[in-house]
Amino acid sequence: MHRTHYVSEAKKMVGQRVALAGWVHEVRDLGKLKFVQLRDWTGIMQITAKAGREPKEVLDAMSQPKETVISAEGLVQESKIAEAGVELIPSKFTVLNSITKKVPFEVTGKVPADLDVRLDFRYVDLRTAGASAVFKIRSEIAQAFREKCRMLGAVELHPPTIVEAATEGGADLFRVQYFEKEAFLVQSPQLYKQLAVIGGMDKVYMTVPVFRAEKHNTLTHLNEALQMDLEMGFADHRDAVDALEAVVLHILKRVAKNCEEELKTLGRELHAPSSIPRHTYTELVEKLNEAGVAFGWGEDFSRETEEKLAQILGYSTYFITEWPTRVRAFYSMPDESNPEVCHAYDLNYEGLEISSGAQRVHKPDLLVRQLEAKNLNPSDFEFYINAFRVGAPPHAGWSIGLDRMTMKVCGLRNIREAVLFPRDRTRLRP
Ligand code: AMO
Repeated sequence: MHRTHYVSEAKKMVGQRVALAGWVHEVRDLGKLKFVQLRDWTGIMQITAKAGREPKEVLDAMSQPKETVISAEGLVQESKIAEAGVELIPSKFTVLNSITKKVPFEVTGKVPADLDVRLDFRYVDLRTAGASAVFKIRSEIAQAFREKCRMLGAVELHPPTIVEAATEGGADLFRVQYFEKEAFLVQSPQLYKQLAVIGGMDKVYMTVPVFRAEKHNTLTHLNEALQMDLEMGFADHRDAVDALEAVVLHILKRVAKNCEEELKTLGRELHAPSSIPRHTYTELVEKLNEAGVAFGWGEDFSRETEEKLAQILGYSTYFITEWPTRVRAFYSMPDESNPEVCHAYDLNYEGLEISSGAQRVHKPDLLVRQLEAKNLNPSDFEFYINAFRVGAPPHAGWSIGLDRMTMKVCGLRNIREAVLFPRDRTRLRP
């Protein structure tokens, strides 16, 4: 190993010897005094060497360009000038790898880089405090999702990503040549999580990539996204919304507790409410109309109407339940007494839809009618419909978009910042 400790640990070890490894963050050469800021992913440690005190070869080795990969051994001591209040007095300074190409932008963040350049050189961008904070928070969100699903008694499954049929409607599919047949990259694990519940796996969850060939270029859409899904047997829409609320609140609490430093780096204050208000779609349309906004029943909310709603309600995190059947996916269960409305729901978090779901249609005849109503061909879904003929319990579920949730939790403007190597219409490399 090149190190005995991370920088964050070494900072608490005044009077002890440590070996650190990382990158040259900053260098200052005052002739007889040399400073190198060594950065690892936990922080920055100043290495201070004085001519006459430290060996000459150590001082010589310390003259390196920024981003050189180094290790240093020495004594941690208190310092009045170092920002962290401690510094490392080096007895050994080793270059592990030199710089042989110009680093495309400043990792210190002193000169802001364009997002496109940052994404082209993501491996450099990840060394910035901001990007590294985003991915630590993203990891916490994904872990907290799994943790809460397990607490709810759910089992993690791994559905396929190459499929024969659309799940979210016929458009926006990526085609792949699958031997002699045409196949598609999956738009969501929808059908498969339902089949698992029909199979008697009463509560299941999964974290899966989904692929959508949407051509538009927005700040909140990608062509490859990561979904965190739950599906519950013998459950209705209310049960599923309760579970969604519990999972999202758990995630927010976990991030607030475990990512204090990262949130600070991003200048974010995270509010984890104790509950999330619920409004029916119809109620929100009425509120908009009362406020003089022309909005017809059956339309989907636009960014402008969502902003207006946030103004009217006084908050921008809420559930929208009981949607018009015609704007929701075919598997959403219509209300028995008013089939114009279905038991589907969305969660808007800080003004953005981060999750959606529904109680599912579990009656095969109704399923066929719903497919036809959406101009989908029931014969393409035969394997799915047949499953409903051999004992399908009522069930419900939802999906949280990990990328969107990370974006909002981190207070980012563009979803691409929340994704390691985002895939959009033009970005396929690296
Ligand atoms: P939906 O299509 O609404 O529902 O997707 C669920 C959540 O996934 C995220 N998401 C996306 N994020 C980034 N870019 C995209 N192109 C994108 N598409 C979706 C969003 C969204 O809220 N099968 C249903 C869910 C269910 O009913 O269980 C579904 O996929 O955060």
